[in-house]
Amino acid sequence: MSNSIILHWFPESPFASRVAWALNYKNVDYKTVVVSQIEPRPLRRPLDGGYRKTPILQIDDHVFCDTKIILEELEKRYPEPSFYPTTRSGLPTQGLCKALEIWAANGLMYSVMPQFSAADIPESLYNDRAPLFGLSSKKEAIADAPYLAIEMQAQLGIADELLRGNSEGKEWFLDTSAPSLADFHFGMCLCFVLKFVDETLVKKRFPLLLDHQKRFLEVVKDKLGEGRPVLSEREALEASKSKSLFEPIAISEDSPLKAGVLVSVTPLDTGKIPVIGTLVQLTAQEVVIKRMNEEYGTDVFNHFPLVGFSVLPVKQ
Ligand SMILES: N[C@@H](CCC(=O)N[C@@H](CS)C(=O)NCC(=O)O)C(=O)O
Repeated sequence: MSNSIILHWFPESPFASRVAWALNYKNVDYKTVVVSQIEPRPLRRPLDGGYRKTPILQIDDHVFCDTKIILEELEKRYPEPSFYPTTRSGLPTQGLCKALEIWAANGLMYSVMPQFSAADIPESLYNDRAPLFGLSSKKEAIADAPYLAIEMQAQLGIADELLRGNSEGKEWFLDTSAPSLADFHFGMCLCFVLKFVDETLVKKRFPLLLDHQKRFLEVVKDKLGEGRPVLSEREALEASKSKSLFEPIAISEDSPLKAGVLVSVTPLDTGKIPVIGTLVQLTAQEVVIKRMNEEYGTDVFNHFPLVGFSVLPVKQ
């Protein structure tokens, strides 16, 4: 069992940066594979089964799709330092972090998208992503951006209020003595904002968020994969032939889905492409399917979170 940990990403991806920070924070040794920023990605397909988003994390023959499940797996395998320190007053933070992720990664992140300086985005990237988000033509997007900034500022205002907490502001979002996952979520959002929005706006309107970002990036050693071995996509396919020890948890008797049935797992937000495989495990928060690819001789387990995905039987 080699347990090589491989982050498939492109460094411009804020979601993938969050995973790189998480790996750094937990002092995990990992390798990277740089994938194309746009489709097609034929050599990733045997690993992701059609799931088109970035990042994915590969651990031998297990491929974790979506950051939520990646972060949960890292917490399981590397419990220290925890992503869920208690608050200074002793309250647990796990539920709060998970609930905040749903807002940060959707409401807040999506409010930043129209701020892309669309004029600077290559045509091929714009055309790849625009239909996924129901975005208008590039010309309209450029014209609407200044008006849509109002919504983004309202969303950032909520993050600011959360961090403020008291008159001096808190060091970490949930008033913990070390960062919790909530800080990673807002770190990802702010990184995105700073990339696409003039920093002066953030400095003027949300100085606490900016200070938090600086503090956070120091703690997570923001080197974004620098110095990590880089594998080719073919090498990653080879690495998937190492088998991890895996004993699936039995599926509850009252589940409508039984082990061994063919299911489709599909994101509920964007990139709604079903990944089809044999159901292996279904817990309260996670689904695991197994898929074979004869052409490349791979046989992998794909893990998805249940939040944000549908799992349906495939009619045969
Ligand atoms: N829910 C996913 C979202 C990841 C995501 O949207 N990644 C972007 C790159 S930053 C992507 O792959 N976009 C292309 C697409 O939406 O298909 C996660 O948490 O990992």
